[in-house]
Amino acid sequence: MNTRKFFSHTGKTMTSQPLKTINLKFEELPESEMKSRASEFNTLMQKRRTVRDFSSRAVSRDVIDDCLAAAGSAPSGANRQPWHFALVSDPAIKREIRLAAQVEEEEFYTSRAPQDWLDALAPLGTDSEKPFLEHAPYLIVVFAQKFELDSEGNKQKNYYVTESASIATGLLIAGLHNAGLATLTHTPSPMKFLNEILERPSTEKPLMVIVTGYPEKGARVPDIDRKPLTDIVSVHGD
Ligand code: IYR
Repeated sequence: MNTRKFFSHTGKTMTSQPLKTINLKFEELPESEMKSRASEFNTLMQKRRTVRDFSSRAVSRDVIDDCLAAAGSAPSGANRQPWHFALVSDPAIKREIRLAAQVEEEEFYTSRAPQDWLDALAPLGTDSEKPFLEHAPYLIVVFAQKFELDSEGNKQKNYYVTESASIATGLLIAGLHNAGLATLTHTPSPMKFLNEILERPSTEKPLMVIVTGYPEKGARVPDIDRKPLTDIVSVHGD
């Protein structure tokens, strides 16, 4: 490929490659439709609740695959797409994950967590028992790839890895909810055991576990509110 070297203002050598472009496919919507879509999406997302009681009822794998593909459409630092989703449905592996997570959680709830953290968690009613890791049909373990190997096997650093993998995870949660599934973001800490159980390389850092499936019949959720728009937005203009 035809490359050209030049010097940036910092004196560093930059390599420029011919920029390959394609036409943007952009579908402009009438304003009335923009408004109704935005409002309907908000209404849909306001119905999302973090669920901790999962049914073991099977979920179509096609639904999960489409949601994973949508998650993989996320923007990422230098388009490195530094994420890996380990999709777990094997009961033996789910059990292994549950048991390992509970060891860490037991430690967290009985000694590691400071009192203010335990107080903050009280309204959620969480504890070290994690039956959902076994009951839910699917666990999606999100790994953030700090490095990847290029075509010659050289270790290549990725950029904005946590931000990128977190955006992808947000899309995944929105997609699963949109498809009619319940989700739970679970963050056992430390999470290194997930690399071992799922045989992922040490260049990948487990970010969180997305538990998904149908809620258990009669599932209840904490009576908690979301901040109003005025509390989460400041307007600079208009
Ligand atoms: N990882 C623990 C504790 C926990 C921490 C936060 I911050 C939460 O929002 C919920 C739980 C657990 O999963 O129980």
